[in-house]
Amino acid sequence: MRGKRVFVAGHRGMVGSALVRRLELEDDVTILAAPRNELDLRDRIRVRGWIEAHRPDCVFLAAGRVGGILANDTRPTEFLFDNLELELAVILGAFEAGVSRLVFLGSSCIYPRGAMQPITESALMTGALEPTNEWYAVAKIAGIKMVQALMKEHGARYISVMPTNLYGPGDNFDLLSSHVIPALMRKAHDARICGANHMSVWGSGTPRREFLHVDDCADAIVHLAQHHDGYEHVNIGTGQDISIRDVAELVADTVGFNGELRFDHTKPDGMPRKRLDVSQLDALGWQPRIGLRDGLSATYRWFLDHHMAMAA
Ligand code: GFB
Repeated sequence: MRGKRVFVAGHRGMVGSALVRRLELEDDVTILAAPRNELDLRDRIRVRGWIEAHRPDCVFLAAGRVGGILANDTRPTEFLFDNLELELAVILGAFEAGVSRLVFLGSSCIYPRGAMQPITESALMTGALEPTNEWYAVAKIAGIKMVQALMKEHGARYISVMPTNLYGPGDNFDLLSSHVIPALMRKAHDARICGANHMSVWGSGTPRREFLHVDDCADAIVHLAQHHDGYEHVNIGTGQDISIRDVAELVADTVGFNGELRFDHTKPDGMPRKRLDVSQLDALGWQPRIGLRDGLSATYRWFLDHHMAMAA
């Protein structure tokens, strides 16, 4: 990374801002970012022009239309079209502008709903997708294929990485569009403040998810950018999962809410299990550092700081 110019596409999002924090620790790296009002990352012509003008050596594609299970299930058009447009603009724009290195960020939802656990990279396209997020998954699979096409035909040193479910500072705490951890944290916080005796948890509580702190994820992405070249994508995760009921209890405990968890069976469960096989990442010399309990505490501190700032 030393002496390199690095463009973080999506630098204001949870993953992009974590990447910026992580890259700032590197010696002599120039971080490039395009303010949203200056550049619509879905605009192919302008994105290519921006990249040509700023001449990055490396692009991290962390931008995207993201959201939790309900947002994915109810806004398929945005999740499919926005992500496809953005991938096309940034990946092809980078290639046409002569960028030598690119890291594309996907998601563990690319894998089939019934994939064997833990899910190896080779499970891609071996079965039907989970219906609540198939639109987003198809867009992310297309991103992997764009990267592979450029590598196969033109020898581009572009790679794809597939993070598991992420959480941490900078997350979205809006109850309708967020992922499970920020949603539960906000609900537990509001319930405690209002003195409520219960809070709602969507679905049955039995699905299992693997959670990785976003700072660990950013560290893994930079590690792979430095130490990995390959046609196949690489999973990023902890290799450990937990039920939604257990994570809800952990979040409630973190927040100090002692009331009842009420399961709302009108909401979808989504994929029954989603635990990644991380042996490739492990073999490449990377392990996570932030345990779930510590990560939740740090995230709650961040939420309190920003919640208070917004309320003030
Ligand atoms: O985090 P989440 O929205 O995403 O939901 P997915 C995970 C599980 O938590 C589901 C349950 O079984 C939800 O029903 N859950 C319980 C809740 N309470 C809540 C709540 O208050 N809010 C939310 N959001 N969930 C997403 C995909 O799937 O994972 C995306 O839709 C993406 O495409 C992302 O891949 C990583 O893990 O089900």
